[in-house]
Amino acid sequence: MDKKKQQKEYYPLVMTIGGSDSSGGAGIQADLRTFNALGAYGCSAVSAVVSSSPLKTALQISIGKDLLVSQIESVMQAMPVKYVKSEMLMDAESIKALAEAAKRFRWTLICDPMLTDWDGNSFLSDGAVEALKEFLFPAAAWIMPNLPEAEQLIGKKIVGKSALISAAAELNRKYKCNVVITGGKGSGREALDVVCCEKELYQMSAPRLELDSPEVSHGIGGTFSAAFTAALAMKLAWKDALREAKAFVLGSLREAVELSDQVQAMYPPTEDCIDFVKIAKVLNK
Ligand code: PXL
Repeated sequence: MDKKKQQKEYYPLVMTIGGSDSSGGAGIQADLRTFNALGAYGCSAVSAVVSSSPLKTALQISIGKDLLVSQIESVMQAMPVKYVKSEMLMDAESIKALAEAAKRFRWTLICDPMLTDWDGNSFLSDGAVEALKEFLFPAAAWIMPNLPEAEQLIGKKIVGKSALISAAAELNRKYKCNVVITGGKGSGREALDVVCCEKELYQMSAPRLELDSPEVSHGIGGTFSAAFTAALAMKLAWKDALREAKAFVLGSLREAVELSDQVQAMYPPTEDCIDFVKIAKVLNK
């Protein structure tokens, strides 16, 4: 008999740390739906409660650091999660506590740095952006800002592909973590993302879909980072996990569901779109 202790394989487990979005289109509701669709078991620590419809945000309140940490510790006592996604964090205290947890529990943390709500308004209290930059990004394996977030983080407009590439490299240098700037909110025939992983630059693209209304893409960035986190937990290498996540988003937009006369929402797809997603090294900036 092999005397070596066998490492037991458990079911893929992922945690989302973010806000509850009452509309169901974003936040932990969308993350858990995504984990489930991709075959990972999702648990959560709620950082904020947002009352919103897909059309408008009404009220948002931070859960506060203590209850956030208590949720994380309760989960970690029984199920040592390794792959964690974070999104809406409203105050510096919660952000610092999360950065400490990421280090203490040695997470692979995927940080979606949400800086404004769906209506484009800031919900961050004083010092929160600084705390993201100083504590959370350096504790993360990946940060995944969208274009407006990347612009806010580097403090200038990003126009054109070469500026996007330089911005990804700059964020990687500054925060010592891998970076994806998601271009879903930009324009052009391709939805282009720029990746900086271990100082190497890549571009990832898929055809941009014509959307019936902008609300269909509510939760798009969060769904992407959640799908990526689940794919990593399922042992995909990072490049395959990125393609899987982008294909999941593309499929979710293609198979959006109608929920009322006013609302269509992206929804986990039945068809695999992986062949539409290309990733390649950036050869010359
Ligand atoms: O899509 C970003 C997002 C994330 N988390 C919560 C949200 C939203 C946007 O509405 O409400 C809780």
